[in-house]
Formats: sequence, C-alpha cells, structure tokens
Amino acid sequence: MLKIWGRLSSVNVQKVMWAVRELALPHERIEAGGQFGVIDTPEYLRMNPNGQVPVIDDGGFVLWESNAIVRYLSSRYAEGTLWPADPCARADADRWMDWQATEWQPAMVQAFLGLVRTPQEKRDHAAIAASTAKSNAKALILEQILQSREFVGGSQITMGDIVLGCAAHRWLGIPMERPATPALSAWYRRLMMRPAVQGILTLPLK
Ligand SMILES: N[C@@H](CCC(=O)N[C@@H](CS)C(=O)NCC(=O)O)C(=O)O
Repeated sequence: MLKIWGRLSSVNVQKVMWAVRELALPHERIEAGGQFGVIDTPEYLRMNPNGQVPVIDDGGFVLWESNAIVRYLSSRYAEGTLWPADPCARADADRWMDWQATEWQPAMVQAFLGLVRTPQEKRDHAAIAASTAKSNAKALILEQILQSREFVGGSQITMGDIVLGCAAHRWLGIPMERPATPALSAWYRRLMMRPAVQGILTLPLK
C-alpha cells in the first residue's frame, strides 16, 4: 500500500495528500516532521537525506520532493485527468507547479513564518513587508490567468491546481494586506468544495 510520511500542517504534505485523496488511492499516512520528529532518524534519512517531509513509498519506489510526488502520482494514476494527455496542456500545468516552487512560495515564506509562526516581539517587520509585497505581486499574475480560465490549465482540474491551490490556501490565510483577487478567490472557493481537500485544507494555518 502507498505510504506517505508527513505532518498535515506542512504545505508540501498537503499537496501530496490532496492528490492521494483526489485519486482515492488506498494509503497509510505516517506522522513525521515538526512535533512528531522521525525525520532525523537513520531509517528516515535513508529514504530522504534532506530530512524533510513529505516522502512516499509506493510499492518499494521511494520518492521525495512534493511537486515531483504530485507529478508521479498524477502520471501513474491519473492519465487524462490530473495528468493531461495533451503535451501542451500538461506543460501548462507543469509550468505552474514550477512557478509555485520557484516564485510564489519563496516570495511568501517570510510573511508566513513572520506572521504565523513568530511571536510578535520577535518579528522582522522589514522582511515581512518585503515578502508581503512580493507575494502579492505574484498572486496578481495568477489572478490575471484565472480571469479567463476555470482552472489553471483550462476547463479541467489538473495537478497544477493541487499545487497552486495549497499555496493559495497559505497565501490567503496569512494575516496581511492583500490586493483584491476576485478570480483567484472564486477558483479557490471552487477547489475548497472538493471532497478531497476536506480535513486537509480545512485545518487552521499553523
Ligand atoms: N522542496 C521540498 C521542501 C520540503 C520541506 O521544506 N519540508 C518541510 C515542511 S513544509 C520540512 O520537512 N520541515 C521540517 C519539519 O517538518 O520538521 C518539497 O517540496 O518537498
């Protein structure tokens, strides 16, 4: 059976769990990271030398890196749906996944850590302000695309929506000033109605 290691408060574990549940794959999730530890044990480091979550083991195939895991599960179990059959549609979804990892996530990380995980007296306000401005500017790029599409890759949900949806969940949950993003917010509400996100993206941000 597919095994997933990772705590549900991790945005990267959320992506994987949403994909697993979207595909109704039989699985077992093992708590790891944060308060659960596990990630610094020799057994775990043999699976992921980075000592991070998530990791999966699918019938002996061990994989880390959340977006790579979402791609693997989609290509293996969701050809034609989460993994679009058309190479251009697939590249479109794929491009947004890379954008999440290399642009939006790094832009928002300081605002998230500062405003959600750091006590008020220890906050670096300049870093938070810079991160807020940068992540908001990136969000407006997504807003523009979603003004003419129901999902990031077009009219159907793909692996790109899972990864971006988790990032949007975080961005929308950070207690900071945000520009109006009506199309992004409507897309997010559509995603949040999916049974697969219940119990994952419905947990409080921490
Ligand atoms: N690029 C990696 C990043 C993984 C990562 O940063 N994981 C964090 C949680 S989001 C982690 O393991 N932190 C240590 C911990 O949870 O104890 C991925 O996307 O999987």
